[in-house]
Amino acid sequence: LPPAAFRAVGARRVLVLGDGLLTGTVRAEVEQACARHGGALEQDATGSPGLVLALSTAAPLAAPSAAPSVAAAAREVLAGQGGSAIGEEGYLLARRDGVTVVLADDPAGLLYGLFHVVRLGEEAFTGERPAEPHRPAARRRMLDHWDNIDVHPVMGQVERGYSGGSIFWQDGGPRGDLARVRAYARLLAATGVNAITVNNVNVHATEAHLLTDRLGDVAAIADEVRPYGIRVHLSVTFASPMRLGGLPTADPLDERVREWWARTTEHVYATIPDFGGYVVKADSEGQPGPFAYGRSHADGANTLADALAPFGGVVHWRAFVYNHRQDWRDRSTDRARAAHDHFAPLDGRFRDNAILQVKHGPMDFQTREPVSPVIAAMPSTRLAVELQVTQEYTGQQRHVCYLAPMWKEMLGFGPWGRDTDGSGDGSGRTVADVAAGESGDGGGLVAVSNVGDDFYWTGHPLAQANLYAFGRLAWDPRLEPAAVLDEWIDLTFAPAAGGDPGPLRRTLHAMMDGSWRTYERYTAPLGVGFMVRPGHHYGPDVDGYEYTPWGTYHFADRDGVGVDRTRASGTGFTGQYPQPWSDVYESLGTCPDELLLFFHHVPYGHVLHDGTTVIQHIYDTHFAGVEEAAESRRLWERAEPGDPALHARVMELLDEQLRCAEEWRDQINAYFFRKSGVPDARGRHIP
Ligand code: GCW
Repeated sequence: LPPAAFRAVGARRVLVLGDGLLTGTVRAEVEQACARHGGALEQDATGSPGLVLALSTAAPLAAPSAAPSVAAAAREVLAGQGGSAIGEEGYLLARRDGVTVVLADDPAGLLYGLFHVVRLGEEAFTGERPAEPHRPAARRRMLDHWDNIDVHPVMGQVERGYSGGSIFWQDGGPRGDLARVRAYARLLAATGVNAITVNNVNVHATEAHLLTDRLGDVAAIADEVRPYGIRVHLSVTFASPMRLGGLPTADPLDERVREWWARTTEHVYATIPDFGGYVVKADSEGQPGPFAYGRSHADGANTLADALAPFGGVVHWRAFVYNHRQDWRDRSTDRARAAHDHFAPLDGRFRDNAILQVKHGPMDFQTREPVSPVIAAMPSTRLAVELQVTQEYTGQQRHVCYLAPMWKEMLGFGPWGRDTDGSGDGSGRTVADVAAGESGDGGGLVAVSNVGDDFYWTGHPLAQANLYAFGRLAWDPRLEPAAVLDEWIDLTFAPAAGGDPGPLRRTLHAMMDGSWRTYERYTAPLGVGFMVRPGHHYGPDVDGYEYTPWGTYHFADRDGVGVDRTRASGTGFTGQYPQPWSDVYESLGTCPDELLLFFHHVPYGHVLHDGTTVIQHIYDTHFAGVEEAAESRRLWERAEPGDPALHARVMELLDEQLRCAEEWRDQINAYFFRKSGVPDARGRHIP
């Protein structure tokens, strides 16, 4: 948040009422803003402030006679609530008689309310405003960092990180100066995020020790982020009792193992009383897990959950479990099925504080995937939906790819019933509803962070918008991507640019609103996914994964392309969906075009709903996608973001995006032309 974003608040007289650590943060924020912009933090409730930020329990509100003039508006707002609670982390925003009022039941709500006023800017101080309640959709809104302490020989320091090194770890230990961590916490609080995991879910040798002898490093991070309402979580290895505790087994039902987790966790809480909990990737891509002992993932998760329960902690147990050593010759194994096959039968067997963390799609953060059927299949389990802010498969922060439209589509997907027998009960729950739970007590949204020690935080300066949008959508999934982008643009550029922010805003919308679809057009077609270079996953390689053990295939031959996941003739994956989706995806007539090749193997001449053949669609979209990338580049050339260095950085990246998009277009088009022998109907050049 550039300091100028605080102008409207900082230019006013502001009264903050209440106690507590986060109320102190609110005071400090206001003081800092006022020092810069000429306002003042009121010392008591006797003045006439333009902004009041008050805890509903603060004394001047409770005893009207104490300060009738100052807190009158606040009291009225509260009274208007009819006595009902504002709720955890929530706030009421109102404006009457020239006073803007934020009321909250807890200090966290006050902080979120302050950031809301900052977002509104001058608009918060004009006219009258009836009291609007704001509450987070889900209690936990979390970012996972895939950061290692050591630099991993293949993955680097941050696995799938495109923004430099870790903001937490450096030279084999914690960073000496954690100022940036504090700034990160502030930035996250401004978006609504309230939890972070500080190390990779692939837990390597050094990082395993964060749970025990290196716990002090985690505590130091917790101290930095606490004033912004953020709790720290830790990725732990399932094999900890063996690796750290010297036990001969990690069997979750072994008494010694359970005892070890209980004792270790007790020590964690003695050191970090507000510790959030554990994150576990087990039996996945080489990480140890309960399968080695013939135990289920519920057994595994529950052992950790039991250790955490006395302290109010949670375990996020990831559902990303699949066979990554499969035989490509074996057509019956389907990676898309794996999470549902493993976890759906365990519904109802997880403890209350065990949260099953499910990737939003059945595969792996591809540009286009259907929603994971697991999300509909476990009504008696707390589910968190996991998405990827870091752009592993969406341009690796070298391409502009604003992901909020994808997330919004995914979160709004449904409604689907709560039962798993395929009939649906009409309860009308969307993905966002499942994540939120009945009353905010669901698993919430979790995302893999895209932040590193890069000057712009996110490598590509425009990738900041994805971080911002994640936090905002996790708070309120009903927000519109374009409106969220406006907020980000206003907070990031408008104050610094001064003058008329209109032209820059229009340019950024033109570049970003449709950028996910642009990226989709020039990469793997019609939902088939991958076609990326193995290992680092950047750039095209159509057959790169075709004959590998990873289970990520497209099955293109001279006649057609796509994965048959139908019940009739394929892997049966469509059967994991409740109705109507099970039939919608099964049938060629109703399967949406954008997912056609995810669900079906079709001939190149298959006609899409828009009347184009599959092969012509491939050519058309790849030519169009490159055109759109070129247009973005032209627009940015003329843009004036008020910062030449930033302009230059984005320009360089757009050059690379265009180069890479052309590479994608040419490889994909050439590949399918050679396979099919069908020429482009419009006679364009295909190499
Ligand atoms: O997308 C894949 C990545 C791995 C990652 C894994 C996961 C942390 O390629 O790098 O490992 O997903 O989500 O666990």
